[in-house]
Amino acid sequence: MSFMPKPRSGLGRRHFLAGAGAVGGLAIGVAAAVPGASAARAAGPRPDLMTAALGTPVRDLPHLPATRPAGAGAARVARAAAALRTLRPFLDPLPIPRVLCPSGTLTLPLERARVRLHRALPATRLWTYGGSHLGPTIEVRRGRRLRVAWENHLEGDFPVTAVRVPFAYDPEQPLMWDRPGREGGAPRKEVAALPPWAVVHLHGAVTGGGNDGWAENAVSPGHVQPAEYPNDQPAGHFWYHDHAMYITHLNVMTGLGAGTYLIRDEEEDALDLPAGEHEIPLVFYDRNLDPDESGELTGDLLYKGIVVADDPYELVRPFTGPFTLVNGVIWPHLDVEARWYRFRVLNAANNRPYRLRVVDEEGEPIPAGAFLPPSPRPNAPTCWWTSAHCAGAGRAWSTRCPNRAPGPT
Ligand SMILES: [Cu+2]
Repeated sequence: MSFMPKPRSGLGRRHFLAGAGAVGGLAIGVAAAVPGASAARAAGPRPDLMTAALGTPVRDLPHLPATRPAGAGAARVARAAAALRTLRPFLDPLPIPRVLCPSGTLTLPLERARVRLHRALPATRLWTYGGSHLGPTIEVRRGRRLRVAWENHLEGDFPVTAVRVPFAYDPEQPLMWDRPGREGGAPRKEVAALPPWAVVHLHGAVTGGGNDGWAENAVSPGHVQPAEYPNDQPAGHFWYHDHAMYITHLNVMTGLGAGTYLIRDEEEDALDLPAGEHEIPLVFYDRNLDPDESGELTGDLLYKGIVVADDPYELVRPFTGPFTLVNGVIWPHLDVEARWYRFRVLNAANNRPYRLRVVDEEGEPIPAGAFLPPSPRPNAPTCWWTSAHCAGAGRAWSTRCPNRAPGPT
């Protein structure tokens, strides 16, 4: 069975489906959840849902308690599964973060914001870099030093509810981590009481130790983290994210998960790749959402930790969630021209790997070789993919013409 929803009638050749599937057998184009009508029609045992996000069939995991929830628990699980299907994919446009090209210095505030993750959701409380779910893109030239003042203006309650619940298995429903809801777990008081402290790390950058955003360098509200980046390394795709000791996995959920940082140089310039509005970051991560008592999604973020063992010590499965976001929006779409684009892809999920594939408007894979290089320039890239695996913190770039006609148009 495929969970790939057929494109709506409004989606045609000029719409490129910017989505992804989790590794592990689910069709591409949408997250490892069950959005869309095709999933809603499914009934009976769901062997296609039996694959864990890490790619391990559940039946191969040890000591699985195959317990069906009873009574109120069963109703709660059914409501969660129904809530999962209420968000239609590909309705919202892909947000493109603003681009900052600072000369020497830059100030970026860490601040609260309320942002819609999907048009059918209420606004979500977030902590952000500069007010948007995905931080602004920072562009610099190789060898030009940049000093960034990361100012902590955060305040208020931790914007993510965290619960920890034991694993239970219902073959009729999506796996626990692939459905919204707390599963009856009480909010973790120690997470709710976290003060808004953070520290920013620039992933992949060659920096001095004092500027690297080490995990112990906590920056509390009202304070500034000064960082100096030499940018003395080849052109590349980097990203900044929270790095706070012990709580990075929680802080990134608040909205401090990612922003793009690009170093450019003359070697890259010579490639003459698509640029400006035709060079687009695609930053993936998965999240979970909290429903209310009636099963309606509230827009609030949920960190559901699944306890898979408690003896001799508690073992909590790394987070994965049912909703895949691209650039901070759940299952967006991107309207494109029939021309070449450069996509800068980053998997910024805590744990979930993705398998990315290019599909046509019928959801069918586009065969290898369908894309021709944008020009016969000697330096033109010789590698562009129609499918790729992207694990945690993995980055990739691709030039792509979303038109099956041979040759550039
Ligand atoms: Cu990193």
